[in-house]
Amino acid sequence: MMPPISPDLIAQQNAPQADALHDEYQALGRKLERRGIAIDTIKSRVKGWSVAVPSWGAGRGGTRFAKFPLAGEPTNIHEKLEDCAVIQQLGRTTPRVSPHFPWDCVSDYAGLRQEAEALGLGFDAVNSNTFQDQPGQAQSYATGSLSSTVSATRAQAVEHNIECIEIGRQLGSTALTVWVGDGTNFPGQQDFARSFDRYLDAAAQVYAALPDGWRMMLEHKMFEPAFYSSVISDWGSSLMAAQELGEKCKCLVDLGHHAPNVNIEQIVARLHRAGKLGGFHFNDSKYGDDDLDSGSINPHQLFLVFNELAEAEANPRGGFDPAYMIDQSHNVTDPIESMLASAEAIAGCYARAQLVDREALHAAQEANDVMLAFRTLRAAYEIDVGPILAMARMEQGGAIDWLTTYRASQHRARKAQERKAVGLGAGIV
Ligand code: AFD
Ligand code: MN
Ligand code: MN
Repeated sequence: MMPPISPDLIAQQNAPQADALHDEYQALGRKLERRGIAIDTIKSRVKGWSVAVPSWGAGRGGTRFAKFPLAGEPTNIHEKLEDCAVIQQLGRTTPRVSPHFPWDCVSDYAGLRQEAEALGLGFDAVNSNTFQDQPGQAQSYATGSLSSTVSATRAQAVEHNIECIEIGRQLGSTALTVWVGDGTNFPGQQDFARSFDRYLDAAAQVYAALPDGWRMMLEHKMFEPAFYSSVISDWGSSLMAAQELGEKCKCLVDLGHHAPNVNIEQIVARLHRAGKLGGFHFNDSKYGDDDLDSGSINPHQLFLVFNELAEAEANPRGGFDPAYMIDQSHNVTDPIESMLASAEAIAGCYARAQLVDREALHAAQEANDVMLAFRTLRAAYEIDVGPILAMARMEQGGAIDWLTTYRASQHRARKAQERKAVGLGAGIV
């Protein structure tokens, strides 16, 4: 299968920029060397690091008010994979796609896996969907799914999750991410304890169906669609559930799913301490679960999260293997551009966290030298790692300047001719 973007075009676009990049890379290399860091080591680590993109992020998202479709946006998993391949081709940080069911249902999963492989992609965690009803579904999730008071509804939600595992097996995935919209809109609507009991009882049935080597990740979210309470509202509820369900169950941290100003990096450290840090959904937010592009609002917070991850990796306790995924809704941009920008922002924070002088940081912490500890951490954040990321991309066949190259490829304009138009339809993805 031909890659969606011509490698010749990428090389052609890179050529006039290569000298400047080498120059900037060498200058940064000298700066890092003075701090005792070998730039090539950081570059190799960046090359070995990756984050999955969400299939649902390939289409234009929307708000609960409207969705503004983009000419040429994908409308099925095949087209989504094609766009994800563009992201990977140009950025070289996103080799896996996290699918969502039943949105991405097809009749032949072995075929879908081959299709992805031919595009240079694999599959990451599978996501189940019991937060909306599907045509012809026997039970409604309007008042809950895994925590529903109706046993037939709980059974249907369990069955769907087990089906997702089965699909994931065929796709080569090894994780199931469960986010439920279950919760309440009114005080008194449900009993908090009994809802949680019902959730745990149903989730245990899903857990029991996990194959060897798989993990189940619970994604907490404070509010929305339920606006008074949600069943897995915060990392505390998530941790309690994961501990009760068992070893293979971990917590997934979606950066947007917390109250404003919550110290997410500390949550990351706590979950790791408990051996329950399963993975991430990266995005950014200003007010709530805004699903904005990673690093677009608060890049410093993203860096602090990666600093905790670097600490965790250096001190794995029982293990360290978080699943990294993007989860964003691109309402006003071309999703390919947003995911390229996001992947770069996330990889940049990963790289900066590698630059922290940990020995100096730990020594300052032990000595209670507050300013030195702070400055040691901040020094890494202030380094522009752009040349490392660009060099890693170029050496792997990606684009130095992914935005200009993507636009020069005319990918979206070509797809606007080939793909069927999207309806104005539902808002939120
Ligand atoms: C939700 C959650 C969850 C879910 C996604 C679907 O973040 O990850 O799968 O959005 O669009 O808000
Ligand atoms: Mn999420
Ligand atoms: Mn969300």
